[in-house]
Amino acid sequence: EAAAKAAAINADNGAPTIFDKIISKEIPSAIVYEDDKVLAFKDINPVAPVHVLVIPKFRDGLTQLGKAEQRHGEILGQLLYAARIVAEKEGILEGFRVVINNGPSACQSVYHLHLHVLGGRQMHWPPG
Ligand code: DGP
Repeated sequence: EAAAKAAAINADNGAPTIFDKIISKEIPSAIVYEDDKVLAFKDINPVAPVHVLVIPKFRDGLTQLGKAEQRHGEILGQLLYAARIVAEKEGILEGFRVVINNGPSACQSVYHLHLHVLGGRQMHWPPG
């Protein structure tokens, strides 16, 4: 319930998020991979031995996957490929999971699209 409440407070209003400050390096993060379009950094609240967030450096309206339009196809592909680079760098290429939480009922808390790359332990299915 607390997560849903937080998500509701941070409703998708297009405002800047904490990830903008991570991109500008105003807030430090443990960067795993970076190029001109994409940034990958360790999640501050890991739920697995490897937990990395992959985000676009230019949000371009992509507060969440549900807002994606055809013009976002290229960056969406780049994010997914960056997730694979992260998995290799972190040594979990053999088994890893990529998650996108979209909206309050999926517990999205930051409205800047991000992929969670998870691994380093046995993952379970179905997810919670
Ligand atoms: P989600 O619930 O899918 O919106 O995931 C947001 C994630 O962002 C959550 O797992 C915690 C992470 N996070 C929030 N603030 C920060 C921060 O300042 N630094 C880092 N490294 N991660 C953060």
